[in-house]
Parts: sequence; structure tokens; C-alpha cells
Amino acid sequence: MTAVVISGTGLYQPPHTITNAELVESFNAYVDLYNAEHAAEIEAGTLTALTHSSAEFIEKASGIKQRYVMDKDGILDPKRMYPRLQPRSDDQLSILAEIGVEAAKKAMAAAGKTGADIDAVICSCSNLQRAYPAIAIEIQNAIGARGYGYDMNVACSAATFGLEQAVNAIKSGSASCVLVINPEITSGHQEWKDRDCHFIFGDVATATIVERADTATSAEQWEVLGSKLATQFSNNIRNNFGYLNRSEDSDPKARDKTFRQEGRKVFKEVVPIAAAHIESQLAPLGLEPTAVRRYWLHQANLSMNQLIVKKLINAEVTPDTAPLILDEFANTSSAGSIIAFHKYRADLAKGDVGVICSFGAGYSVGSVVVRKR
Ligand code: CO8
Repeated sequence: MTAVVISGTGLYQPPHTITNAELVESFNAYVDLYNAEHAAEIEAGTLTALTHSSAEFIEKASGIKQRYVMDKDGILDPKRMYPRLQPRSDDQLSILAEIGVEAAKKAMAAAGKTGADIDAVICSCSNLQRAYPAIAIEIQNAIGARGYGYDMNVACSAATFGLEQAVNAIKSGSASCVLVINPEITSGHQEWKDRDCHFIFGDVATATIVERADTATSAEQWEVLGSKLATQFSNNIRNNFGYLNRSEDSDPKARDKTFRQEGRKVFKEVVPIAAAHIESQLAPLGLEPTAVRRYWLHQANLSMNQLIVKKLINAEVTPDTAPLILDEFANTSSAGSIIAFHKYRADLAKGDVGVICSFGAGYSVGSVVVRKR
């Protein structure tokens, strides 16, 4: 069987940061405006007043300290509360493709590849900018890649699901060098007006080069020992935005057309699913969870990650075992585990094994076991 390696990764970081303090200041200004505007209904008891958010709560409940975003002013404007992005003409590169290309260039440089070496492009993320043509094909064209490209969406698990498609394409012979891109402009579908979730997400793009081991030339390579995907239906994370909204005559700005979740239920239900999933993947590979040198996990919640790894290794979890990036990036959906892998792997030694694992809406969970060559 063809050995497959990850030979390079790349990260695109948006230009603006929003700290928890800045976010809460604008959210609280929005709340005050809303409550003043609806004072009569609130007084009459027909409407519930909105409550202030708190930076202390956000950091304590999630571990998030700040997030990167493509546009700051629109999000922080209490009369708007979502990013302000300039429309582009059909012959300009779309914004999602643009940040994907930036991450891709870095991954290609790390892997020592040019566009001509790539024969498949998979754009795998939570929110695709348009229905068609595929963003992946736009990126394929922009970097001069050959072969084919397609888009896919498995929410927060999109990166690991995309990696498995890349590995399978190489093993089956339909491609030899695949670019997997995870451009996440989550700020477009985050509900910045909802106190329960306004702090969760950030924007970013990641890219990974997956190729045949016998073509890889980069100094650092990670052999893919296996991957495992699973899904289990749940409505606890949901967004009803879609192409039938117009035919339903529904309000495109209605609350159900942006991200919503039952955060506490997700936390409780996904922790055991993710831990059992990783364990069940490691066993057939003859690996104990304690033999894994590093867990690069999806970045949704600090305590969630600590609980998952604690269940696996039955010991206190340090950043060395499961590095954290959500303090700086927040939840970047599919990109989170790849950012962790990108930033925290250089210190590992030849032969060390690590697990890239994501989990989220669907529910979905995907894990990829890699070994440094
Ligand atoms: N400020 C102050 N207080 C608050 C705030 C706030 N902002 N929000 C809630 N509170 C209060 C609540 O009112 C509640 O008060 P009380 O106890 O008096 O009722 C108290 O704080 C506790 O509230 P919660 O129970 O909601 O708080 P939790 O401790 O559960 O923390 C979290 C909330 C952080 C959201 C937590 O539940 C969590 O992280 N859960 C896991 C979430 C998760 O993993 N989600 C995955 C989703 S991502 C995904 O799958 C990809 C989707 C696609 C991306 C789309 C991009 C937009």
C-alpha cells in the first residue's frame, strides 16, 4: 500500500484582532441600545430585557482571550454587529479563495511544491461563500494546480474529513499530491448579538499538503498511520441558512440562519464521543493513548479538550500533551486542530506519534494518526 505523508502546512492569519474586553464593550452597548429602544415592551413584560456579557465569563467558560477577524469595525458597531465585507466582481478572486490561497502558498513552500505539483484541491470548511463554482476550483486555478478540485463541509470536522479524502485519493491512485484547505470566515455566520455564543468564533485559513511518501522532499514529514471518521445526528449545533430560504419566504437575517447551539449539551455529549473515538482508532494500530506524544485537538473549549485527553491518558493534561491555540484564535471551526498541528509540532522527535482530532456539528468526529519520519 502507498505510504502517505503530510509534508507541509500553512496558516493565514486575518489582519484584525478583537479582545474579549473590546467585544464585550460593543456587545453591552448593543444591549443598552436594544433595551432603550424596547423600553415600553420590557416595562409591559411582553419582551425580556437583554443582559450584559462579561469578559471574565468568556475566558473562564471557554479559555478564549481574543480572536482574529477579517473586518473589525462592522462586528464592533453596536448598530450592525456583523462584518462589513466589500462585494467583489465575478472576475476577482473571492475572499474565501483569497485567504485559502494565502494559506496554500505557505503550505506549498513548506512542502517544497509548486502549483504544478498538485493534482487535487479539496476546500473543506464550515461555511462556503457560494454554491458554485467550487471555491476549490477557483483556488486550483489561482495556484496553477492540475487535476480536480471540490468543496466539502463537515463543520468543525471538515479538516480531518478532508484529510481522509486526500489520503484515500492518493491510496486509490486518483491523485498523488493533494492540497487540503480550510478557509474559515466564521464571523459571517457567527451570531454576534447572542450573549451565549457571541464570543466563540474567529476567522483564519489553514492548508495542508498530503502526498505520496515517495515524492515528498520536505525536511519534515508526517506519515499518516490511519484516519477514522464518524457522525451521529444532533440538532444541538445548527444553522438553517441555505438555498431554499428564498423559496420559504423566510427572513435571511432571522436568528436560525446563523450559528446556534446548546453549548452545555454539546460539551457533555461530545467529550465522551471524541475520547472513545480516538481510543477505538488507536487500539487496532496497537497504540495505547499514553503512547501518543501529542494531541492536536479541535479548539472549541479549553476544559473540553482537557477532559477528552484526561479520559484517554488518565493524568493531568499539560499544553505539551494537548497544545492550546484557542486563547489566541478562538474557535476557528475546522482550522483549529490544524493550527495546533502547524504551530506545535517542531519539537517532536523522529518516531513520535500524534493525533489530529476534530469534533463538532453533525455531530461529527474525525481523527488522523501521524508519525514523524
Ligand atoms: N457573559 C456572561 N454570562 C454569560 C454569558 C456571557 N457572554 N453567556 C452565558 N452566560 C451565563 C448564562 O446565562 C448562565 O447563567 P445562569 O447560570 O445564571 O443560568 C451561565 O453563564 C452559564 O451559561 P452556559 O451554561 O451557557 O455556559 P457554559 O459554562 O456551558 O459555557 C460555552 C458556554 C463556552 C459555549 C460552553 O458550553 C462550550 O464551549 N460548549 C461546547 C461548545 C462546542 O464545542 N461547540 C462546538 C461548536 S462549533 C462547530 O461544530 C462548528 C460549527 C460551524 C461553525 C460556524 C461558524 C459561525
